[in-house]
Amino acid sequence: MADLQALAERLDDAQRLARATPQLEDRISIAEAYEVQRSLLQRRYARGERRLGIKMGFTSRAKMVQMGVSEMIWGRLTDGMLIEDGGVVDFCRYVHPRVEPEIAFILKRDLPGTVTPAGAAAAIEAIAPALEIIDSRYKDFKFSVTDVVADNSSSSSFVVGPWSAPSTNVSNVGMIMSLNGQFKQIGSSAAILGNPLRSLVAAARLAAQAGEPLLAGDVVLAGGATAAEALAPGDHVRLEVQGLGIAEFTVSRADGTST
Ligand code: OOG
Ligand code: MG
Repeated sequence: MADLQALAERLDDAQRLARATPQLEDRISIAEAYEVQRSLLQRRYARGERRLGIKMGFTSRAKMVQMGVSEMIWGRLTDGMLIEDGGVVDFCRYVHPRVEPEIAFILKRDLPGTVTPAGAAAAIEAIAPALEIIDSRYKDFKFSVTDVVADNSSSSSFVVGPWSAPSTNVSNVGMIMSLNGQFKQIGSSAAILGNPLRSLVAAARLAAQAGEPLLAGDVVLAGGATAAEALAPGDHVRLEVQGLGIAEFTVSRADGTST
């Protein structure tokens, strides 16, 4: 039987040292992969990080096709992953970072496991454009579904833009992600399960099933609406979401500066 604690330790070290690790050679079940993820996060909490919410993965066709995984997954977000809007991220912190356009929700109420889209909508405090920086700890950014789940679903960092009223309709709004002033990914929020609200419904269910239901104040990332783009030192990334505004950040240059 696989030593799940040891796998968590290995993935935690790979993240902290920004060094790729081979794909898991042990065959583990999806439940065991989530158990590794839970232990991995226990290690981060023990170092002082605080739980902030969850991120959904593979909620769009574009993401499933890019990574060859067709199952919806989720991961945990901590305050240590949050980057200030307009901020600078340090390229050296990552193994091979990528960025993808997302929608973020923040909750004003707890969300129990089974909710309708209307119930989920009623629990939203605000909605924002978001950029997720994913960074697989595995060699060549290649993984099976159990590999990626154990690796906290490639969670690495995220930027949240300005918050808008919960009544803002984000069922089908344009999303444009640019790198260094060039359009790289153009899509619609409808690519996320037909409506990002469905991702919030799924998040509530999956988090509750794991015994960690969504709480008031939690942030939920709905999942990438398009394929992700590789990041390089010095890149400036900007996401504009129709009706929600802009989220952006800069990657440090190789020498650690941002200009
Ligand atoms: C896994 C994480 C997927 C999303 O938004 O679909 C994800 C990966 O692509 O490395 O964050
Ligand atoms: Mg994502």
